[in-house]
Amino acid sequence: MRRIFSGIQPTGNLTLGNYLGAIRNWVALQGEKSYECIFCVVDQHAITIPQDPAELKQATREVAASLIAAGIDPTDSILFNQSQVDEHMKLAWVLGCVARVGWLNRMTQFKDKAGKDRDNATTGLWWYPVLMAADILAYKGTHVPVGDDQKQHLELARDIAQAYNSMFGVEFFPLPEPQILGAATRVMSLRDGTKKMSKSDASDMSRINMTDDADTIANKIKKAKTDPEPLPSEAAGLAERAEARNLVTIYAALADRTVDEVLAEYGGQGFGKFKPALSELAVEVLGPIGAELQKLMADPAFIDSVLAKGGDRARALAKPIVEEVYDTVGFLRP
Ligand code: AQP
Repeated sequence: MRRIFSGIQPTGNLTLGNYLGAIRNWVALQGEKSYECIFCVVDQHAITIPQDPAELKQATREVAASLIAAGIDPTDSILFNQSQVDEHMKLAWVLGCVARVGWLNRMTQFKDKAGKDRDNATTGLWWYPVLMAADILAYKGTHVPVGDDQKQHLELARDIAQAYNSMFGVEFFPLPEPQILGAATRVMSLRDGTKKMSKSDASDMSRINMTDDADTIANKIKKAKTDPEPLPSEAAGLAERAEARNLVTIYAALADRTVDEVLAEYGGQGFGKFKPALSELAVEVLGPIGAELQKLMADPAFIDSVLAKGGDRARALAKPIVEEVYDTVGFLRP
């Protein structure tokens, strides 16, 4: 059985980037039935950047509720929050003793998130990719559906799995395959087409949140940065137009069409026509998810029980795998 693992951080409102780059693909893969799916709200990753404890708990529930509202069925897929299953951290220590300092120093996400004041970043932020490798390998995950920004971390997880296997002369861990799916693998900021849309961006106008109402979505798209030219009639015409390309890509992904199909309809038209059409489409897709999310958030005890049950199912899978690792590396077990 192919086993999918993927995670999402409870670091704020989920964005359209998270939805198109990850969540929508998770729902589709769950529907294929040829995978066993494990989806995790990665709260231990979230604290690599300081978080308010009460807000972190609330965000963890909200992310879980968003996943359910978007179509993840917790009686089918396993859905839980990372800190409930100690096996992730137990395995991370062993993998951290396999990974090399130079490998982690090459990670561009660390460089971006740590910024210029690198000495002041937490060591957890630097070590994040080792924990991510453990998240996947604790289940011998074979496939990892992620947005394009996580590609480098996935390559590192493969290197770590391979290094463990060769260090101990075993074929124990599979090398997890990244699945970078759909038309919008990297949704960009609405304010700067060269920057990824991110839930922790200081400007709320840079992103569409999955919880935004119709007026907010329309206002953000109306104010999205663009250029004065009309849309081209072929994708090649977007090459030097980052903001225009981003909006057309979002439209294509939401409508399940190709960029060329979208341009065949809107080529030659200005943003005055295109932006309202994009707003309408975004509201049509996100509106029902937002409404369902509000209903789910009215019953936090239900969300907590879903995560607890998911945690039990996840632990049952991870425990024997991590036990075998501990035996292999030579830890004396009672
Ligand atoms: N802009 C994006 N376009 C496409 N995919 C995206 N993902 C995130 N942003 C985009 C994908 O969503 C999944 C979960 O991401 P995450 O929450 O673990 O962390 P991230 O990648 O660091 O996303 P954010 O929104 O930028 O979070 P913060 O601001 O907290 O760092 C991943 O599969 C990711 O690829």
